[in-house]
Amino acid sequence: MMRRRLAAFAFAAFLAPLSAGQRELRFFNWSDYLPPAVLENFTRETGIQVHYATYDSNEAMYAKVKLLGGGYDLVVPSTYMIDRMRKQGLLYPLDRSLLPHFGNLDPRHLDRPFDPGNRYSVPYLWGTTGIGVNAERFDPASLQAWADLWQPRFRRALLLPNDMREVFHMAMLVLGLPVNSTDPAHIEAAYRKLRELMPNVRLFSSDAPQILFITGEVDAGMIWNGVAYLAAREAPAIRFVQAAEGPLLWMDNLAILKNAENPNEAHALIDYLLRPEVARLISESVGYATPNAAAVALLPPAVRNDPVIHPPPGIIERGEYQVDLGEAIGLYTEYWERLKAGQ
Ligand code: N2P
Repeated sequence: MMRRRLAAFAFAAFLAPLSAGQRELRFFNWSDYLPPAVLENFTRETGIQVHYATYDSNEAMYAKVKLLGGGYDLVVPSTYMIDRMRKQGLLYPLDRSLLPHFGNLDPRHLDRPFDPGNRYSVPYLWGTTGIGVNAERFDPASLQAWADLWQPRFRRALLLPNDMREVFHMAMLVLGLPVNSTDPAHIEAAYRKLRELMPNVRLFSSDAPQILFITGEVDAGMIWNGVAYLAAREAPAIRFVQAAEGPLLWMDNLAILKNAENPNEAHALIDYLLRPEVARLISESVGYATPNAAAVALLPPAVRNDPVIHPPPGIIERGEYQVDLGEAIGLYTEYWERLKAGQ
């Protein structure tokens, strides 16, 4: 009798994972931000299936998360968006005991004001936004400052990211204003300045913009350093210039959504991404810097010393992160819509 009950129990235990269904998670990440092999290896090792989707701006991600409610488990917002989402109660407090590889992170990237104590977020990749230029069309030596983009020789030649915060950040740098200003007079001044730039703007795009540079659709513009890295691999004439007024500095961070259906699986993936060899592979493949000190140590010297990925000393200190702007975001959005509508 005893034996039969045990056998029945063992059978039930064996069936349980099957009847409970496949372990899975839904990961919503920036486009061109992860080599596919990483998720394949994760699934092979853990049996956790990853449903992967991508976005090209914080605002697109945020809108979808708000709209869908429970659609995703794991997202990768930038600094200011982590701040906003945690204040709005949209993020899940992390369980550090499920993240044994957290200690690989460089403390310089931790405990920042957008998420004190990293209660909700784990740095994923960081980088700079600089000037991209096709050296076959324009001499990079003649394009060293953001302010140069206003010159008439760039008429209809420029690419700007489809990213309100990035574009206004750049305009504030040109005007010498605080890059995170919430002063309506500053925001209006930035809008007026950007309106003068519009004749030079060929298009706004943040989805695989390297292709636009490689095909010659655009000759110059604002560019994320990893995009410049990917573009230069195909077309060495594409150069990355750190603008004289200073770089835009950013960091994107893994965060689990408050109403995630698979928080344990999401923690498992975060921890997997924190493994030194995994973080090294990601950084090398996408051309952005990893905040993972153990991974940086594994990078081949050619990548570790590439100034596009790892800015020379002095550059980072001059850059600032975007912070949450609170109510002022409404005014930015209004001017952004007008700008894109040509008003
Ligand atoms: C690359 C995404 C870069 C993110 N497609 C910039 N915050």
